[in-house]
Amino acid sequence: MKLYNYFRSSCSYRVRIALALKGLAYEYVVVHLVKDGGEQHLPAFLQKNPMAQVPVLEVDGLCLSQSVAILEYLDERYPEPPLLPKDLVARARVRAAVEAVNAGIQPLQNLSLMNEIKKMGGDGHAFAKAANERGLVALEEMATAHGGERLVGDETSLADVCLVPQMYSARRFGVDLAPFPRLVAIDAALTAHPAFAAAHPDRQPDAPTA
Ligand SMILES: N[C@@H](CCC(=O)N[C@@H](CS)C(=O)NCC(=O)O)C(=O)O
Repeated sequence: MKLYNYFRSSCSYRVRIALALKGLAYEYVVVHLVKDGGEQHLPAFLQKNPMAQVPVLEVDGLCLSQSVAILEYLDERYPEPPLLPKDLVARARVRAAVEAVNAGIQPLQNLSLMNEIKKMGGDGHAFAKAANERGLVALEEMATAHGGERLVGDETSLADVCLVPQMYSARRFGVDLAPFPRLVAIDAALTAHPAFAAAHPDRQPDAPTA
């Protein structure tokens, strides 16, 4: 298995967490998103993902893109431990939280979008910070309504796999996390978990050492 990824990419971080939770070994292939205009735009990588984005996972002779599709593939292919609840309603809630992050927050902080905003004279960083703040308000409400030890209920799920990298991004964008006590508590508990810790950006081979 090969994971094309970048240490700081939150979508890559999601997949690293799932691989670690399932105890799957993989080769770490760096796609530097900034160097020389970004290696995601190189023709060899575009063949793997025409969207010019990480992560890409090569597994079972397949080349999979889109982190949520990868997470669901891994969960079905390697069912232990399960990352989607058996209960229909809980599963829908997990998927709602996943999409809140995947469709409602992360795309609004993407490097390419921030660069476009900058070209138009705007402040991409401020835009991304505001998107994180809005999204975390919704996630905190979800945690209050249906959370427990984890974002949905008490079992670790794909909702948590998406939450932790988003909290990392929110910190990078300078979001004040004080209004989100439930999310902070869930994130702190998960960050101490060995699989989540192993997937942390600072622990990756392409993370700056100084
Ligand atoms: N929906 C995609 C989004 C992937 C994505 O946005 N990846 C970012 C890093 S987290 C990226 O490669 N950005 C490169 C760029 O914006 O040029 C997924 O979940 O995999």
